[in-house]
Amino acid sequence: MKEVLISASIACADFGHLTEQIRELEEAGVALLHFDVVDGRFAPTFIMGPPVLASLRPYTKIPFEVHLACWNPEKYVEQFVQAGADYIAYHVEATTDPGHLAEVIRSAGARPVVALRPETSSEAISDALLAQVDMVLVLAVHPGFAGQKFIPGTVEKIRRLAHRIESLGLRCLIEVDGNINEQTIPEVVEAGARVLIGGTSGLFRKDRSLKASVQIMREAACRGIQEGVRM
Ligand code: S6P
Ligand code: MG
Repeated sequence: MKEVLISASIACADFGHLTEQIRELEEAGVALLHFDVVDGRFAPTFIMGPPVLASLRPYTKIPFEVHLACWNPEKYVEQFVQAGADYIAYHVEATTDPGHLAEVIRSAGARPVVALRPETSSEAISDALLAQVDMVLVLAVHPGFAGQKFIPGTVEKIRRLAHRIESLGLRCLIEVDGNINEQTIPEVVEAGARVLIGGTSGLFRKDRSLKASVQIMREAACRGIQEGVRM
């Protein structure tokens, strides 16, 4: 797929003005809103939960993606679907039966996404699981915190996954999160990422509007696509 989608990491938004920020993101053409949910154990912090999604749901039609940075993510599927989640991302490291969880999420009415911590190899996701999910979420930083440095092995991980997905004839997309900005976007897109999750370094910046950031992220993605075509 040539098109690249921009997703907004709501954990990096201004919580005092969430509805205004979401309106601006909508006007800027953002395709997904990404909500980080942390249980204080999978990563040592807390960010937000179902009431936040439920109160924002009436304000926008942009699909919601929940990133469960939680152990035993199966416990939380139902409540996030009720709160308005369209996609539910769970970590392959955090559950004993990731294939079953993909089925549970689909039967609950959402789309499953499997996530990988930076230290986990792409081989932790089986071919069978790749066939079950809509997307793979590759973390380029450790879960839970904004403002970290991009972990370089991420690019090769994306490339390996993209080759596997293509050789299996599957359609699932690769999304990438963590220090995603105009410097890192060309190489992750060239490697095969098609959903870019913007946080503090690429999207929610003090020096430019959300609309300007989205435009800059898109231009960087075009450079990555052109690189990919040349190779
Ligand atoms: C990390 C989290 C992300 C961050 C975002 C931060 O656990 O899943 O969604 O909020 O990546 O962006 P940045 O540009 O500050 O790294
Ligand atoms: Mg996240």
